[in-house]
Amino acid sequence: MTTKSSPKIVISGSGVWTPSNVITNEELVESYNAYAEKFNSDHASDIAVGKIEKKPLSSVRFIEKTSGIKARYVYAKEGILDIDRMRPKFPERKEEELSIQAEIGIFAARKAMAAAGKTAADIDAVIVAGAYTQRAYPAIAIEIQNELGIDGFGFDMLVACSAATFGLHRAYDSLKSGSTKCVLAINPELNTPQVNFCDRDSHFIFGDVSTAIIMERSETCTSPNSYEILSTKALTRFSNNIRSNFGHLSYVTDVDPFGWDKFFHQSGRIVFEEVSPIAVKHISEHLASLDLKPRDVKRFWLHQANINMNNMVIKQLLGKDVEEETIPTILDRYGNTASAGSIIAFHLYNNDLKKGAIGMICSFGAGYSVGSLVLRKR
Ligand code: CO8
Repeated sequence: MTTKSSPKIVISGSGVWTPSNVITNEELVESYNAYAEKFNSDHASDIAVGKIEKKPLSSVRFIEKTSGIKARYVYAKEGILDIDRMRPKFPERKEEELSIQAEIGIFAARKAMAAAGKTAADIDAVIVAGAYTQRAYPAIAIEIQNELGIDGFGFDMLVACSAATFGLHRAYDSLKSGSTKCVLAINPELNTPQVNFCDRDSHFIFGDVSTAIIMERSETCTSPNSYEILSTKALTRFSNNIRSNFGHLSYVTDVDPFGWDKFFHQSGRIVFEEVSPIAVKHISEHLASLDLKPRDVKRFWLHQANINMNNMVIKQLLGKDVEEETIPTILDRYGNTASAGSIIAFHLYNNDLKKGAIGMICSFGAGYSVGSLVLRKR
């Protein structure tokens, strides 16, 4: 009796679409501070009697030192820097037009398809995974599927910081089981609409981007640059320390649908302290399950939320003296791009790895959630 061996699953292409607008820390802090000073002056009497709190000022030095972020790409710049608006301004599109998130998803998808040498006819599933989708239905994935002319199915999924890795897990499982033959996984991360630009503690964190990955069985792969997926691992632990209460119930609970708690908010220091050890443990255990040690990994494409957090995680895994190329950083110029950060790092920094080299993609953050994939260059 012959048994069928388990199919090998590969990542055969990736793509990143980067918005053309950049906001530096200097620009962001200058406009936030102008807004805060105007707010404090407009509300001087209420502040004096303790009715409302004075808005504290932000600082470029603080942002760079505590987060590692120097600038971020944004879909729309002007409204963010307008102290009478303090949020981006996006054009409203008609129902007959392509939605913004589908459009930026397609920009990245086409690049990933070209890298993998795939056309729409080769793909049979589209997964859109991100921190937010701009509407509940029809799914952005189905809109993209229709626009690209892909048969099969598509669906959207939300897992905040770990949406991209969890989306790749779903792609991997469906390819392994044989329910799909080639999956397009997309992360159209439009984060700036959910940032409270009036809040000093979080106004600097996020940027916009779109990323995409093509995953398929090894026998169909023709890409000159591909990675076998050796294993995937996911973990979640409920926490309120990173939260957004934005949602469809606001209409019926008679609360302000744009109140402070409807935006991204977090206890950043607690998140830092709680998530770092969870990530270290997760990565160690995932590698150990494959009889690998952290030192066997040539490159870690880590979640991009905070440079000090990544340095701490890598120090605990590898000790001191880790070469910069082992843990590439994109956070300095992209900011935190929610789930897309580790995928941007992978896309920009994987070509030079030699055949047989081990790499690891790992996201960690809201949920809490941690998602990882161990890869081997083919
Ligand atoms: N300028 C000057 N001072 C500031 C500023 C500022 N901009 N912001 C805060 N401060 C002050 C604080 O108020 C505080 O003052 P005080 O001591 O008087 O109270 C002081 O600086 C120190 O503040 P913190 O302790 O908060 O500073 P930290 O060193 O902890 O740094 C960080 C803050 C950078 C936020 C840090 O805690 C961090 O990055 N933690 C990790 C958080 C993390 O990884 N979160 C996950 C992010 S979620 C995600 O990735 C996806 C979510 C879904 C997408 C959402 C899209 C919108």
